[in-house]
Parts: sequence; C-alpha cells; structure tokens
Amino acid sequence: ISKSYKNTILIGLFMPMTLFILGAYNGVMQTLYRAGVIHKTAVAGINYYQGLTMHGVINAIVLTTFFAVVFGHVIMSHYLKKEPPGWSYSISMILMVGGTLIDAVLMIIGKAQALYTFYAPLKNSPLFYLGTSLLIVGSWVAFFGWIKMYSDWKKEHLNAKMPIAVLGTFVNFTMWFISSIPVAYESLILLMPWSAGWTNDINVPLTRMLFWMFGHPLVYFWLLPAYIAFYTILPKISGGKLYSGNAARLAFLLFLILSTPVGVHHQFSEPVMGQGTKLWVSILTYAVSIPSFMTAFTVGASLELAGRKRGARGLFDWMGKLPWFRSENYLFGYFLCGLLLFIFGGLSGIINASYSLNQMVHNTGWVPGHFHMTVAGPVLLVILGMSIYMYSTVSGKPVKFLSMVTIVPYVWMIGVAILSHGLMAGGLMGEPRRTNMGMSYTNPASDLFNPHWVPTATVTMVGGIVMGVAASIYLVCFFVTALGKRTRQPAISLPESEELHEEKTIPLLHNMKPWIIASVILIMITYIPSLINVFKYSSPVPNKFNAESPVNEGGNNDVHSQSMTNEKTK
Ligand code: HAS
Ligand code: HEM
Repeated sequence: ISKSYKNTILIGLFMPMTLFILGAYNGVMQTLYRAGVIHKTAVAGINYYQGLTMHGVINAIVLTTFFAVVFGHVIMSHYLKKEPPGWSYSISMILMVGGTLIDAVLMIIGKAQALYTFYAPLKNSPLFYLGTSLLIVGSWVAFFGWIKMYSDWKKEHLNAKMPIAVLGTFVNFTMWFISSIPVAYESLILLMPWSAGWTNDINVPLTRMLFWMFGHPLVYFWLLPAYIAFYTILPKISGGKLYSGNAARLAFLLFLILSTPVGVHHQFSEPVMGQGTKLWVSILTYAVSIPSFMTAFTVGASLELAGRKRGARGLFDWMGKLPWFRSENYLFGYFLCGLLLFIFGGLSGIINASYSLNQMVHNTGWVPGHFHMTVAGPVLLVILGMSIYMYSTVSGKPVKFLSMVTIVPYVWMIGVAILSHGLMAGGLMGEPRRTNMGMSYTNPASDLFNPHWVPTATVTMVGGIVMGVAASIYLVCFFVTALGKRTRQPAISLPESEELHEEKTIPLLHNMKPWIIASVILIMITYIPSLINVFKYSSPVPNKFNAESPVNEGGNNDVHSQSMTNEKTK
C-alpha cells in the first residue's frame, strides 16, 4: 500500500468524522429546542436553521459521500488486489476536501442555511452550490479510477466473475452519477446564478423536481455501502455463509433501475405534478422496496445459517446464538443493530409511499422519525463500525477501548428507537418537522403553545440525548485510536464471506448494460411527463426572496398557488 494512497484513505475517514462532532451536536440541540427546553432562536451563535442545515449537510451528505468513496477504495483494492490510479484518488480527495471546507465555512458563518435539500426559494451563498458540486464531482473522479482499475483486472482475469462487493460499488456509483446530473444542472445553472444575483427569476417547482430526482437515489447511495457490508462481510463475521450470491446481485441491479424514477414521492403534495405521475411513482416506490425485502430474506437466511452452525435448534434459537457483544467481533453489533432498526425504517417508508397516507404524515415529525431509522440506523452504524475498522487496518494502529466500541451500537440503537418513536408519535398528531418548536408550540408563554406535543417532543429529546452519549463515546474511541501508535504493518483487508451454494451463472446478473438502459427508459417515462407538468403549471418568478424569509415578498406568498393561478389566468 503506497503512502499517498494510505494517507488519502485516512484523510477520507478522519475529516468527516471530525465534522460529525458538529453534526451530532446540532442533532441533540434540535431535540432540546423542539422539547421546549430552549426558547431561543439561537444558541452559541448558531440559529435553529443554521444548525439544522449543518446537521443535514454534514451527516447526510458529507459523512456518507466520503464513506462511500473510502469504502469503495478499500473494496476495490481488497478484491482486485491493486491500487486505483494515483490521479484518481488524489484529485478526488482534493476536490472533496476542498468542496467540504467551502461548505463548512459557509454554514458556520451563517451564509448557508437553506437546509440539506437546498432547493429554492431558500437561498444560500453561491459558493455553497460550488462547494457541494466539488464534493460530488470529486466522488465521480474516484469512480472513474475504479473503472480503469477493473478493466485492467478483467484483462488479467478473463473468466473471473465480478465480485459482489465490486458489483455493488459499481451499481451505486452508476446510479449516483446518473442522478447527480440533474442536481448539477440545478445547482450550477439555476441556483448559483440566481443567488449571485445574475438572474432575477427562479422556477421553484423545477428546482424542487431536479433536487428530488437526485434526492431519492441519494438515499440509496447512502444505503448500498451498508448493503455491500451486509452481503459480503456480515455472513463471515457471524460464522456463516452468504445464502445466495445471485439474489444479492439481483438486489443491487434492481436498485440501479428503480432508485432514480421514484423521487416524485417526495412531491406528492406538489400541485404541479400530475395525478398519473403520482400514482405511477407510488407503484414504483413499492417496487423499490422489493430489493430490500429480498435483502431481509437473504441476509436473514445467512444469519440463521450462522446460528445453526453454532449449534442452534428450533425456530428462533439461532438469534441467541449469534455473536452479540463480542469485543473481538465488534462489527457484528454495528451491523445487526442497523438491520434491526431498518425493519421499522423500511416499514415506515412503505407507509410514506402510499399517496393517501402520505397526506397524513408529510412535513410532520413522522418523516424524520422514518429516516433516522434508515440513514441514522443501518447507514450510520455501518459507517461508524467500518470507519474505525478501516482506520485501524489501513493505519496499522489497534482499536482503543474495545469494550466501549462494542457497546456503542446497542446504545445508539436504543437512542434512535426512542427518538424515532417520539418523532413519529408526535407526527401522527400533526407535530411539524423543520420547526423551532421551542419558540412556539412547546413554549407555554407563546399563543401557539400546544400541550399535546410536549410529551412526544420530550421522548424525542430523551432519544436524542442517548444518541448523543453513544456518539460521544464513539468519537473518543475513534480519535484515541487515530492518534495512537502504529503497532502493525498497514494493510487493506476486509472479512470476505463465501457463498453457500455454487450457483448457476446467469449472464444478465453479470452485465450492467441492460440494467443501465432500463434505468434510463424508466427515468424518461417518469420525468418527461413531470417536466411537461412543471413547465405547464409553473414559471420562473422574480427574485423577491431573502435568506431570512422563505416566502416570496413580491406578492402572492404561496409559490404553488401562484404558479397554478398563472396557468388559470393565461
Ligand atoms: Fe425514505 C422520505 C419512502 C427507504 C431516507 N426517506 C425520506 C427522507 C429521507 C429518507 C432522508 O414514499 C426525507 C427527505 C426529506 O428531508 O424530506 N423510503 C421510502 C421507501 C423506502 C425508503 C418506500 N428512506 C429509505 C432509506 C433511506 C431513506 C433506505 C436512507 C438511507 N421516504 C419514502 C417516502 C418519503 C421518504 C415516500 C417522502 C415522505 C414525505 O412525505 O416527505 C424503502 O426503500 C424501504 C424498504 C425497506 C424494507 C426493510 C427491509 C428490512 C431489512 C432488515 C432485515 C433485518 C434482518 C435482521 C435480516 C422493506 C433489510 C434479522 C436479525 C434478527 C436477529 C431478528
Ligand atoms: C433532522 C435529531 C443524528 C440526519 C433531525 C431532527 C432531529 C434530529 C430532532 C428533526 C429536526 C426538525 O425537523 O426540525 C438527531 C439526533 C442525532 C441525529 C439527536 C444524534 C446525535 C443524525 C444522523 C443523520 C441524521 C447520524 C444522518 C447520518 C438527519 C437529516 C435531517 C435530520 C437528514 C433532516 C434535516 C432537515 O430537515 O433539513 N435530526 N439526529 N441525523 N437528521 Fe438527525
């Protein structure tokens, strides 16, 4: 392992973990505001929306993208026994670190508080859109290097199958590449000139549609590295084998075709989207759950197999025989706690997918309740477990405070379960998301005080504090490990699961081209009608927004109905 490659990997783990301190801090603060413990607009110079933006951008965009790239490097080097070309990993890391630093500074000084979804009418400094684009383009450059690496490997191994982890990584980055084209257009062509004052008008529903065209595949871009770990590492560390390699390959390839067209399910309440599109997207959203149901079965069967190999009998005995709480096998806890949370994260997602139920939960606390059991569940737990594991092996430094590292995922899981329960129970009673409730609904001194939301917001806060404790313990362990002494040779290695059966080779599962073509066709079927609707029912409106107020100060405050009115009066 060359020094520059090793350093690239270590920087790619260290830097986002440092920012995670700020990401986690702001999460806990949000729960305090929401529970009515804080009745202020800002604490320590950070206002609610600035903190919420930092929380979403750092946790959900920066940490996840860096992890996908670093884990991708380690997977490629482990399975293909090569290093990526030097230009790819160095340029990629420079762009990603540069873009992240720009965004971090802007968020800290309060010039970027338009939330992690950053579509109009909220507006950031133009540099924020540049910084985010650099981060995304940097991740593409790493991907281009892996393509070169794989084609060299293929020439040397003509008859070899693409390893499942490599297929998963390629599927993930292909999906990411396709879906980041609309957000690049949105950021660089629409939002940046608008926020710089070079253009006056902005088509709000168009920016929202382009964002969500990226935003939903984004959530699977977070998820697939975790799935790669569940399929290729978990069976091995549980003491079993992967139940079916073909099923794993099919699950990844289904994500490639189904992830991008479902973005409109975030816009069920958007008047410019047609009813036909909404029905179609509801159906596609149920379809994109299928690869996750398959994963539940395949990974579940692999775990059962591991339990039985350890001597389990009967129907449920295998669960108890799995290696829970073993410090020499700490990764297991991170993976299993993530999977357990995901059962509920997934089920709540399926509730969101129903158009009629979505009307009940949209924009309420239910939605962050759903996604903390996904992105702060399996996704974050795999990031935490694998980050410390990879830091230790690649740097040659042993993991410190192993018993603490081992209990973190269990504490985190309990915290997320409590937090999400509070948010979802509150959400079902109409408790809004993205709201500093401490200034209004949970402040007895306010006319808007609503006592019904206090108990659920308090439960949310308890969960948030438990998560904050788990994150703090983890961060101490991570940094003490990172700053410790090297005792071993640096190496790149991953636990590698075997497949249970010698399965028939199905050519369609080894060729990504037909899946990419199907993906583009499905995107067109969904987004051509959506685009026609957006242009039919909305038009660019003058730049009468300012950062302090999300409403158009130029007249009708409701951008949606304004767009509809324009159409009616034409
Ligand atoms: Fe979602 C909103 C629908 C999955 C993240 N989602 C969001 C937002 C985020 C997010 C961040 O249809 C909010 C965005 C914003 O800020 O506005 N989501 C779904 C559906 C799924 C889904 C159908 N979401 C995810 C994942 C995310 C994520 C994954 C991040 C990583 N989501 C929605 C919808 C909305 C939405 C609407 C819009 C809501 C609104 O109105 O704003 C599916 O992919 C879920 C399928 C999952 C399963 C679970 C399978 C279970 C497994 C575990 C098995 C356990 C084992 C362990 C094996 C079917 C794999 C056993 C071991 C033992 C010992 C027992
Ligand atoms: C939003 C708490 C960790 C991703 C929220 C909200 C709360 C919260 C209460 C809702 C705020 C609102 O809607 O007004 C926490 C706590 C955490 C934590 C206490 C642990 C210390 C995470 C992690 C991730 C994450 C690890 C992702 C990896 C998000 C995202 C949002 C959010 C994307 C939505 C931001 C927005 O609406 O713009 N969090 N969270 N959180 N959280 Fe977390």
